[in-house]
Amino acid sequence: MIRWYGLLLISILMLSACGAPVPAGPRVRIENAWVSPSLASTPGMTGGETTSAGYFTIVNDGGASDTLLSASSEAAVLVRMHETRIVNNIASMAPLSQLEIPAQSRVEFKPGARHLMLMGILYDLKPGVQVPLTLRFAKSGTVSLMAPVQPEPVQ
Ligand SMILES: [Cu+2]
Repeated sequence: MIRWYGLLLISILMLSACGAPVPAGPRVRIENAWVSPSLASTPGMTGGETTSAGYFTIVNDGGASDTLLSASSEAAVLVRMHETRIVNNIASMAPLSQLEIPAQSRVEFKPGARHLMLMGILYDLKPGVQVPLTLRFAKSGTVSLMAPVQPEPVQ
């Protein structure tokens, strides 16, 4: 009898540890966020505004998709989602109006691919500086995080 109870208890503990049910809705979190270095743009300067890029992985381990609608940062005047495409050996950036994050998926923003474009940098982004980022999702609402400035990896 005691042994049976023990087994039951272990089963319950294992269920709660490993078999946590997948929520019906989306459940998003951000991993490995970082921002490329940049100097602050000169106020009033036109045409050559300083930019930086934000990279991270969006993890959705929920049971439904979500949609990334927009992003913002206190370190930049404007933040847009971009996708770098290479056509005939020429890289160009296309704006992404929104991005679906499927259920049970990982969506990466990385150099040479999807990225956040930070435009009109408001203070010097040197390695080690923490950059506040806010991502707005259709269902999960606002997700705020701090992303450290890191040098771009040599490609
Ligand atoms: Cu871009």
